[in-house]
Amino acid sequence: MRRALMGGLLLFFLIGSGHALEEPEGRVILTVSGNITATNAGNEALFDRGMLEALEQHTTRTHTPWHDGLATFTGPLGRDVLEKVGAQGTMLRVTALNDYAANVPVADFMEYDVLLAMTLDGAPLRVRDQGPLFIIYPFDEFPELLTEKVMTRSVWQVVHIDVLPE
Ligand SMILES: Nc1nc2c(c(=O)[nH]1)N[C@H]1C(S)=C(S)[C@@H](COP(=O)(O)O)O[C@H]1N2
Ligand SMILES: [Mo]
Repeated sequence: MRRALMGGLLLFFLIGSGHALEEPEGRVILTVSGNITATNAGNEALFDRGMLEALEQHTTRTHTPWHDGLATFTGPLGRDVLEKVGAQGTMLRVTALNDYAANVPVADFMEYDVLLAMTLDGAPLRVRDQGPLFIIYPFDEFPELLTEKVMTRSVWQVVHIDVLPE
């Protein structure tokens, strides 16, 4: 009886409250808001560096319009961050430290391995290197991405991703 009650409670927490997101311990570098199911501060999902590093890290080697020569980036995939927060939607509003903002289709993150890059050539991206987070498309692998449209979506100094309502 007691066990059944406990099981029921556990089920309630697993299903009823969506999946929980751990709380950040360090400085928050990314806030995700909008149409998401996993939150840790009101309706928002806050990430410190460690939480983003805990996601599977991917590597993209590519030239970009903003770097000299071949650059190596690492960080989580955009789609893994969206999955982590249970994002439901087709469009993201991505805002940078300098209040630059761009609409980024969720489809880009599904069709391509787009990084929320955290390191460049092995070193953390600092704000002065256009970090701490830089949306990096795999330009070399998919040259069709090298358009003005995609360049406007290549937001650097990303601090906020809002998952827009449908
Ligand atoms: N944080 C931030 N990211 C940004 C921008 C910006 O002003 N701030 N400009 C965008 C635009 S409009 C383009 S075309 C590309 C290239 O900008 P650049 O020509 O200034 O290098 O970066 C994009 N990412
Ligand atoms: Mo632009």
